[in-house]
Formats: sequence, C-alpha cells, structure tokens
Amino acid sequence: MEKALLVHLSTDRISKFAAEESMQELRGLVESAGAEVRQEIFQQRSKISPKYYIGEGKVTELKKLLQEQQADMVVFDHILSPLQQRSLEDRLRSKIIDRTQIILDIFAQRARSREGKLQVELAQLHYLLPRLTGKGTALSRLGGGIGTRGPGEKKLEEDRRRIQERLTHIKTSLRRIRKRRAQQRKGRKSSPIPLVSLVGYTNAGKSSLFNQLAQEDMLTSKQLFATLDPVVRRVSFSDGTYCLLSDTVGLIKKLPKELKTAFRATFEEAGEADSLCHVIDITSPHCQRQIEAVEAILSELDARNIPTLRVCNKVDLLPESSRLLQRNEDPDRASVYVSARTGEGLPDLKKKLHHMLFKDQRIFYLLIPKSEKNIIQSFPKWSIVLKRREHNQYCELKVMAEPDNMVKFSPYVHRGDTTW
Ligand SMILES: Nc1nc2c(ncn2[C@@H]2O[C@H](COP(=O)(O)OP(=O)(O)OP(=O)(O)O)[C@@H](O)[C@H]2O)c(=O)[nH]1
Ligand SMILES: [Mg+2]
Repeated sequence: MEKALLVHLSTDRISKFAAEESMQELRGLVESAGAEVRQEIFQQRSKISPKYYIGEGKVTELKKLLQEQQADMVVFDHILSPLQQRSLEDRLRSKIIDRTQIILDIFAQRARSREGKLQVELAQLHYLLPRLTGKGTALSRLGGGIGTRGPGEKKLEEDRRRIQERLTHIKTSLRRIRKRRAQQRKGRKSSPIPLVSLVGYTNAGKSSLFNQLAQEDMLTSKQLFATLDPVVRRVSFSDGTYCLLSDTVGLIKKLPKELKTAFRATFEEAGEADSLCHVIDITSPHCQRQIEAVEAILSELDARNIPTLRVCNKVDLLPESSRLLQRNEDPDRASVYVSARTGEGLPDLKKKLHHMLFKDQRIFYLLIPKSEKNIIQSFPKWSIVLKRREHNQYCELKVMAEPDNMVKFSPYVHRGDTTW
C-alpha cells in the first residue's frame, strides 16, 4: 500500500476549523483511493508561494518527513499549478498529488458504465494537458529539464496531438451516448411512473437507503464515492402504486472543475426527477455545511425547484434524547429521520414520499368494453394501473391518475368495488 503525507495550507487565521474539516475529508479521499495516511501537515502562511505552494522551510521539513515516514507521496489539499507540482517533484524527488488528482483517481476506479468511464478519461486528459508543457519526456513525471529537449519536445508534440485526438474521439462518443440517453429519458418522462433520485453528500448513506427501499444488494462501503453510475430500481408502495428510485454519485465540496461535467452527466437523472430525497448524515459534525454544499450544487444543476424531502439518516447513532429533540424541532415536516441500518423511520419515509408523488392523483375504477382495445391499452401511458380484472364483456381497471386526465374517460368511470 502506498504511504502518503497530507499537506494543508491556510491563508487566513480564522479558518482552523475549516482546515481540519477539509483535511479530514482529504484523508477520507486518500484512503478511499487506496493509500495509507502517515502524517498530516498544516501550515499557516499569509500567501501562497507561486513556486512551491507552501513555504520553502516547509518543503525542507517535508523532505525529511518523507524519509522518516518512508512515504511514497505527498498529497496537497489544494489545486496545484503545473509549475508548483513540477518544482515540488524536483525538490522532493517524490510523487506529488493534488486534490483534483485524488478525486479523479477514485472516479477512475469506480466508473462502470461506458459513459462514466469516458467522462472520467475526459477529465483526466484535460487535467493532464497543461501539465505536459515543458516536461520533455512528456508522460513520465519525474525527469525532464535541461538536455531533454529536442527529441523530447518532439515527443511532447506527439503526445499532445495524441491526447487532442483522443479528446475529440471521446467527445463524439459521449455526444452519441447522451443523445441515446436523452431519448430514453424522454420515454420515461412521458410515462406516469414517477422518478425519485437520492442525492446527498458522499457517505451520507444513499446506497444503504437505496438497498433498503429497493431491496437490492448494492455496493455500500466506508469509501467515498462508492457509487458513481446512477442505478435505477422500482419501489412499491402498499396501495399498489410504485415509483422508480435512482441512486446517484455523492457530492463533495471543492469539486475539481475538470469533474464538473462528469458529475453533471451522472447527475442528469436527478435533474429530471419528479422528486428528490436529499440524504443527510446527521451524525456528521459538518452536517450543516454539507447540506449547504449539496444545495449549492443542486441549484447549479437547476434542480432547486424539484420537490425535495430531507432524509436525515443514521439516527441509530444518536442518543434517544437528542432524537426526540430533532423531531420536535422540525415543524415543516419536509424532513424525516431514518436509519438505513436498522430500518427505523422507513415506513414514515415511504408515506411522505408517496404523499409527495401522488397527492394530486386519485384512484379511479373503470369498466371498459373489451371491444375498446385501444383504450384499454392506452392506460399505462398516462396512469399507473394498479389492478386489472377480466369479465366476460368488460375489462375492469383500477388506476391511479390525475383527475384532469380522466375527464375524457368519464363514461367508463364507475364507483367501483372499493374492497378490490
Ligand atoms: N450507523 C449507520 N451507518 C450507516 C447508515 N446508513 C449508512 N451507513 C454507513 O455509512 C457509510 C456510507 O454508506 P453508503 O450507503 O455507501 O453512502 P453513500 O451515500 O451511498 O456514499 P457514496 O456512494 O460514496 O456517495 C457505510 O459505512 C454505511 O454502512 C445508518 O443508518 N446508520
Ligand atoms: Mg453510494
């Protein structure tokens, strides 16, 4: 396992808490990427150094620490410029990684679908391109410098051209995939089955909740970004209605710009959803800021107007007294408190979700002559058919639909056998 030192630089004095919070998240990211964290190094400095990001003295200290801790790399909790990265590599003779690279790395490990993989590769190439400059031996990070020009520069040109070609190719493929997906989505949109997306900060428990609700075995783990590609399953309610539920990638603050498009793509489902469940880890000390971060990203994705239910998860970890408090303090009732682990609160969650999805819909009973085949067949397109019963001359349907949609079928509506 690779061993890493982590570095965070704060440029203002008040943000000690923020620095620690950010470092804690970086540790999670580094561990998720599969490395072991040996030491965390903080520095307070009024300005970022254009050459090393951190101060010269700290660089010397790092050099010693790398040896002492037998670490293989230094991970910066920031975005390094290509120059800073190169100078640090030259001085420390070690692998230097920044926050963007770590996240890209995790994404590369997790992406499953073709689209996901292409998106990540696209982001990686965009990240790599400016960092090739002047590297001489191009793709190899260490080395380069004086004496490697000439053929090296030529190689660099070739590499750059290859990358550009690859970028063009990926963009074309992605356009094709997206077009197909847009069509699928259009098909789903014209369907009466509502789509609900689970969104939230990474590690909030979305996949665990998804498993509980959809009775599916999915990857849940302590690792961050365990879910990258959206997955959709059906969730049934006790009255026979159902919805589609999608699990999405976890969000994170300070998202690298290279990854914004990748996120947007995996998140598109959420933007198209009829409702969202914003899953929150209420046991996290940074809960409030995570909520804000998610809401900020949702508005960036134009998803703020979608009806959203706040799902406060992991209540099993709270002491009983504070649980009661949480509930009483919440008058707007747009929140539910649940535990994906114990199942506590899930019936309440389903009840609220059902209300949100179907509050404008009613149940109708219809008797349609069997000769009206077209009408019978058209029902699933705009209503959820809960039950269907065949009689000699008639077909009897029990459907959930918006009253407006039923007007044209009023001749077939009957009071119905409510025990059915
Ligand atoms: N105690 C407790 N732990 C939970 C609960 N729900 C999830 N967890 C744990 O929290 C961690 C993250 O859960 P996931 O379901 O993978 O979280 P996620 O939101 O899908 O994370 P990403 O896919 O990375 O965005 C796992 O270790 C879960 O076992 C809960 O209700 N109670
Ligand atoms: Mg997940």
